[in-house]
Amino acid sequence: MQVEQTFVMVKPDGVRRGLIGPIISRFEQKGFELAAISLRTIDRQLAEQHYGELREKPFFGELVDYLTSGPVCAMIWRGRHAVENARAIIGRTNPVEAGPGTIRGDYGMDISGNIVHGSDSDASAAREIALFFNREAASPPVHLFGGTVVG
Ligand code: DAT
Ligand code: MG
Repeated sequence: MQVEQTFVMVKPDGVRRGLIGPIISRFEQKGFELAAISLRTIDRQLAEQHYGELREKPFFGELVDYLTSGPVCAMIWRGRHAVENARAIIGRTNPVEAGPGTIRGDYGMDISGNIVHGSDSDASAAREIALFFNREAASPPVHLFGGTVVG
């Protein structure tokens, strides 16, 4: 069976507020396995590609400003129904509507700073993993921990 995986990114406000740890804990506690992790500041081109489908939205410029305002923590998480389970623990797009117990519900106040991204489909996950990680990391089973590649 193909390994199910999704792309998750702690956005710059989440990193600034020290929420990488709590967010990783939630994914681990849910039952996910961390497959790859990368902390980096992304350029506008990558941010624009990542959110390419929103290019025509009035908030697109602000969204790109926000995503490039500091380091992000990009991750690949593996597990059953990875996309759906990640979206469930992340919560609804607008933190105002996200339920308590979800990441956005517990840590966010406004849609302009909703802490974390999770892929919305298997196709999006594959596209986003390819954008943020190299070819080796994108094709399971490869584990990147402490610079050691096992796979
Ligand atoms: P999600 O991140 O839940 O997949 P999305 O893909 O529709 O939501 O939008 C991507 C990001 O764009 C979202 O996390 C926050 C921002 N965004 C969406 N709708 C917005 C709006 N109406 N005003 C401002 N930012 C918005
Ligand atoms: Mg989305």
